Amino acid sequence: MNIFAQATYIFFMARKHQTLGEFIIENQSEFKYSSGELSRLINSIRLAAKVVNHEVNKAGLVDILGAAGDTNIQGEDQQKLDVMANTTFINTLKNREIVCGIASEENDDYITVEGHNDDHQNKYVVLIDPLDGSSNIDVNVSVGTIFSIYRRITEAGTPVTLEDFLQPGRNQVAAGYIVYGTSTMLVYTTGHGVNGFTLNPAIGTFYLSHPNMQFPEEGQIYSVNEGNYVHFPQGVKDYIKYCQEEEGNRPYTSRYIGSLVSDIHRNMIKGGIYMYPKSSLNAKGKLRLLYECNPMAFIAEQAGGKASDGFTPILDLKPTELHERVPFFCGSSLMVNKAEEFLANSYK
Ligand code: AHM
Ligand code: MG
Repeated sequence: MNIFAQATYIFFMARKHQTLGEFIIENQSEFKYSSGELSRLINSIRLAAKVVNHEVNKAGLVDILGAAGDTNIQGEDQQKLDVMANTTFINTLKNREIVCGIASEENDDYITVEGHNDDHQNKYVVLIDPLDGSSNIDVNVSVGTIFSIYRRITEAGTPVTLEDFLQPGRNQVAAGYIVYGTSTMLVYTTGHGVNGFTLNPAIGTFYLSHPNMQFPEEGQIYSVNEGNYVHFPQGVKDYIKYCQEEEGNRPYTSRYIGSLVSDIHRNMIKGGIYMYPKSSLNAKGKLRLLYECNPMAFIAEQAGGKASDGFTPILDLKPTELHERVPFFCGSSLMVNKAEEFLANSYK
């Protein structure tokens, strides 16, 4: 495309399609505390996502540009991508006068953000999994960022406490994920449905590409690490066998990327269930309630889907520690209902 054609194309795109920036401003009033802070917070996540996207896209050039631990041409140390993503999101969030605390899957403890005047007036806490599925990077498979936002429950003017982070998922005011895939997408909810935005890398702009995303009520995909089958509880084994039986719309298709964001994203579009059950190896499963399950559960419910630990809705669980793990069943509502039915029956 010559420069003129490119400029015309960009102008056309900009007029025809809504950008994430426009969408955030236009929908700001839907939010009950609408003072613009949450919008600014989501804007800062959008910015960090673009930086991380840029780095993730270069991951395949590691032999050419230098591996983690090397020193680059400017004399800076090359960071591992998950460390880089963590630092990028934390720094971007810290530099806004909105966030009073950040907890990350990458850090043992939460970070207190004092605010510019050290007065602890900021109202929001953010919980983040900066680069989920990062073991997939070496083999060029999609990875993601997951975020979750709450209003603090302790009084402004005092430092944030653990209590502000250990709120039930039901209290989330916003949650979302970024999938760094064949396209980079940012998908989020503020409790008024779920919308997906695709990055046009040529101009660094997210466009609304998937308005009002909905989990189909019923699907035909089941996503689980079947290598762990022998270690699963009987109810999960029974449900997997049910998925494989030939009857009605079954057998279902098995699809497991091993990258939570991508697996959930695909199932939300096509219809399916994602499962990470407990097992005889992991008594509480693998996934983290605060950084992975709660935000995904909020998105799932907002998209008409369902998420539970097999018995209780994820959003109703009361967290007890920052890095708590929980079994996770998430997806099309009728499929999650069926999995729960098998689990309940196995304990009768
Ligand atoms: P991580 O937070 O260490 O990246 O682990 C989370 C990931 C999820 O993205 C994925 O669904 C799951 O772990 C895969 O685990 P497994 O390899 O045990 O199937
Ligand atoms: Mg993770």
